[in-house]
Amino acid sequence: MPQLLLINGPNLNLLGNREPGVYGSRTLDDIVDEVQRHAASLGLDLVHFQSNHEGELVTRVQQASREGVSYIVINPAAYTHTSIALRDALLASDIPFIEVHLSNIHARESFRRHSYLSDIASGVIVGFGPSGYRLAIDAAASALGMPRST
Ligand code: CA2
Repeated sequence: MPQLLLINGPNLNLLGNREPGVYGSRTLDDIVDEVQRHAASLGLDLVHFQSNHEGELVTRVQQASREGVSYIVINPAAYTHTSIALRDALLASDIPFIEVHLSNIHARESFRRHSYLSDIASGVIVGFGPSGYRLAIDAAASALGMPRST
């Protein structure tokens, strides 16, 4: 079974507990549980990793290369706008990835409009809340040539 790695960056562990007006009321565990089941229905094994630390995210991407991960779906959270280290790790990994943001980063503060990752991503999904992860899994499944579920 092809393996997908879902990565969530800093503070996303707080989902459902703070700022529901911006990020919704579902917890990260609840969202991950749903997308894991969705991935399985498409014949994909989805492993999740969340960290509040830039170096841990870099190390996890490096590990994904060694594990033969087929696709990465990543919400880098605030590191989107700051992290050349994460960009370099994703470039070095050679694993295709999709960047996801729960909120529409283009409709918020100007500093959120720039991403260090978007130009090297296969695609970017913003503004659809937790459904964005599901859309990203669908896109990854299609890119990997997985048959559609009924
Ligand atoms: O919209 C997104 O998904 C973001 O990646 C979320 C990041 C933000 O820095 C990006 O600009 C856009 C922030 C994640 C913080 O998550 C929280 C969740 C609940 C309560 C507080 C923060």
